Amino acid sequence: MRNNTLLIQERIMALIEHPRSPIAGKLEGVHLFHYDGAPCAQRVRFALHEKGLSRGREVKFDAGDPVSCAGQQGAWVSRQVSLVKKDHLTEAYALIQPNLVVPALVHDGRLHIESMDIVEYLDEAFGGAPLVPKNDTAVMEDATGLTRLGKELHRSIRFVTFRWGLRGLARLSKEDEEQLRDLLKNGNDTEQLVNFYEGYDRQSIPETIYEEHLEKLNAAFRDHEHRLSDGRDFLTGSDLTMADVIWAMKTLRLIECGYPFEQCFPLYFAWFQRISQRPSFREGVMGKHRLMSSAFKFKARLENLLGIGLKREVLMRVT
Ligand SMILES: N[C@@H](CCC(=O)N[C@@H](CS)C(=O)NCC(=O)O)C(=O)O
Repeated sequence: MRNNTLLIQERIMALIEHPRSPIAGKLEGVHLFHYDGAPCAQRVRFALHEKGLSRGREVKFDAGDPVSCAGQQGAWVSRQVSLVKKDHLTEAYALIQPNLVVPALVHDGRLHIESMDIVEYLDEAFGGAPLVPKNDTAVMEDATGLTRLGKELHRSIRFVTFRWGLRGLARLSKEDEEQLRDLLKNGNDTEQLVNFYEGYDRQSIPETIYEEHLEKLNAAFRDHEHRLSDGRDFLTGSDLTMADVIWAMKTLRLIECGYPFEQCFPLYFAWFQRISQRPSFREGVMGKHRLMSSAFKFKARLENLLGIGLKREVLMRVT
């Protein structure tokens, strides 16, 4: 019961009642502001496809003309916000997502933020096999706990994948940093972007901080490996839940950075393979991300060969 109340409260916060954006209220059907390579957006795309909605037409993220704003039957309209071109650091996007992160979703004119709250919202709005377990309280609590842990470790993924994956590619220019600070005045910087980028760009984050984040993730994977040792298919039992959704996208990101799951956590790796074979993963998550995903994996393989990649860091700690 307590968990239910908490979930409802959290979700109310994730619905933006009076968006500053002039277009949000005009959007019909489902429109997703997302980026193909962003794990937080991938969770929502996975859920949309699990709910039977496919990827529809591509529209410029801030397009407000009637044709762009129209809905699409049985599909979601894709509004890509490129994190590489820094679309998320524009005034137009700040009007939609005041915290300057993807994803954001509009359903019939109502704006939702926070990826896992959106997943729960879609679960209720579109029915089908539930991602939020409803009938079994123990499974529901377990899935809620694992989801919460996934949210807590969101920053750890950022630290680890920037340090051992993206590296210099992700540094912001001075102008971008100023823009970020300026635009966030209407948001809460819930993701602590300012603090993170300042330290990351100046290379002033101590190595031990990165290592601590990696350790937290390793501990979670040890726990996942242990729970899968009873032969269950998914993290909380025999059914796919929101816990699988949040952890699968973290895992994909880490695999793209060279994390050696197969070697360190074989049961967890097999779980990931099961999820990644689902049509919702292949179409919703990978779809247009496939090429970039392969490029990241290739880069990680090279770095691992040179002994400077994430693989070595993990193997030193896990085995
Ligand atoms: N709690 C938010 C986190 C969103 C988030 O951090 N999104 C990342 C991509 S996974 C982002 O947009 N980052 C922008 C940046 O790092 O500059 C959610 O779950 O929706």
